[in-house]
Amino acid sequence: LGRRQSLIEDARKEREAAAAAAEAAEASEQIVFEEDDGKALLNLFFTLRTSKTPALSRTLKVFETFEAKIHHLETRPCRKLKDSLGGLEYFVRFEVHLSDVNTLISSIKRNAEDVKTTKEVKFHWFPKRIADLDKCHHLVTKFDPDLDQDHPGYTDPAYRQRRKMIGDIAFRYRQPFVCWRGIVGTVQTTFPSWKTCHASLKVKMGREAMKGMIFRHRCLLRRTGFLLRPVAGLLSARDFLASLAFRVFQCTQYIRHASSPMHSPEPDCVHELLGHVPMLADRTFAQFSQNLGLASLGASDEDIEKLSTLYWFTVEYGLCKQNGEVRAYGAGLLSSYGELVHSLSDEPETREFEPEAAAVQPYQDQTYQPVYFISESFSDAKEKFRAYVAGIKRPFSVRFDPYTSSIEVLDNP
Ligand code: HBI
Ligand code: FE
Repeated sequence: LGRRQSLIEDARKEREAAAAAAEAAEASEQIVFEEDDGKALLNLFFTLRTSKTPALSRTLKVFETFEAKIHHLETRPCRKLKDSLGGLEYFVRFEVHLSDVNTLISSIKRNAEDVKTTKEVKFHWFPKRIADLDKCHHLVTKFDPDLDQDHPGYTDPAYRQRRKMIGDIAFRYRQPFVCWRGIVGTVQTTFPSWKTCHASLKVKMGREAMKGMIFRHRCLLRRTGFLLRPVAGLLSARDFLASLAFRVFQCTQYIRHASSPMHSPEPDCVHELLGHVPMLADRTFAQFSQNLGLASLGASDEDIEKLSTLYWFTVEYGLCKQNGEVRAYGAGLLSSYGELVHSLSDEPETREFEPEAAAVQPYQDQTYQPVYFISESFSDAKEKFRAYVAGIKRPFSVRFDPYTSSIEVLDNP
């Protein structure tokens, strides 16, 4: 009798533990952020009362149909069916493509009863605190003078070495610094008369360039709270956009190779200081940039691609009208004399700026753009882009806490 009682006791404990676990799992929808997106991880509970038909195998067939990956499958005593002796509940933890979740669940409901789910949606990891920006990859994705044979500095060992040194410092520093030796070289090539300049004046010129970066960094901080953070080169769009969410602008500290002073395929400090910094000093543009960054956090690869293409055709290469005349406002144009002239000539095609169309327009990052988008005004471009960004759907929302420079993630109901 004693043995039987202890078995009953064990069974009761097990049932209670299962009930508590299920309750905890059901308490909330949990969002899990991981590297690969577009997949949902679900906990599914169901019961089968019709034991005559092959209900279990039919139910499990649904998972196969949707190519769901089953992580865990368990039969356990059911707390809801405790009156009917031996009532069982099935618990399946599985991973399936987000777009199949609803159809899969309705198929299960046709075969099983008491179907309940709790869902964990997997999303790309993203920084939640400003210090998390250190955990972003910071990989230079393109136009590295050491790796890219078409880079204007590829055949110049001194340039490559300087870039490597600047890149290393950028990895370690959080404050802008600017390498002024390279600047003197580029200025001399662009304006040969500078070669005749006294050496001490050249040093002064370089120092002024460095002070310029620090000065602008401070001005920017005072005006809009944007920080310039040193970076070694062109980052992935996901990393670059994520930093904007914290009002951090990833800012290159080197200058383009002297052989191509009118155009640079990659960002350099001329591009940052003439192109981006003035825009980031504008309060509405700064707010817009941060919103763009916030919208990119945990977004799908497709949305990141569209955001970055829109960024390209506006922030980098945007044209707008002013008093009836076409003007350039994009940072890529303001910092490339060659492309500035090209963009305002009759050569390229120009279209009216529509975010939906611009977001999928193929673009050119090796040479001048064949297509530009013109908005009615600079504020019209900001407003249209803002409306597009606000329409991006995610199953969670983010809020920036300016006191702690951190992101709160809120599940959407
Ligand atoms: N990385 N350092 C840096 N600077 C940029 O302006 C930049 C970038 N990575 C991607 C990028 N811009 C754009 O292509 C947009 O995708 C955001
Ligand atoms: Fe840029």
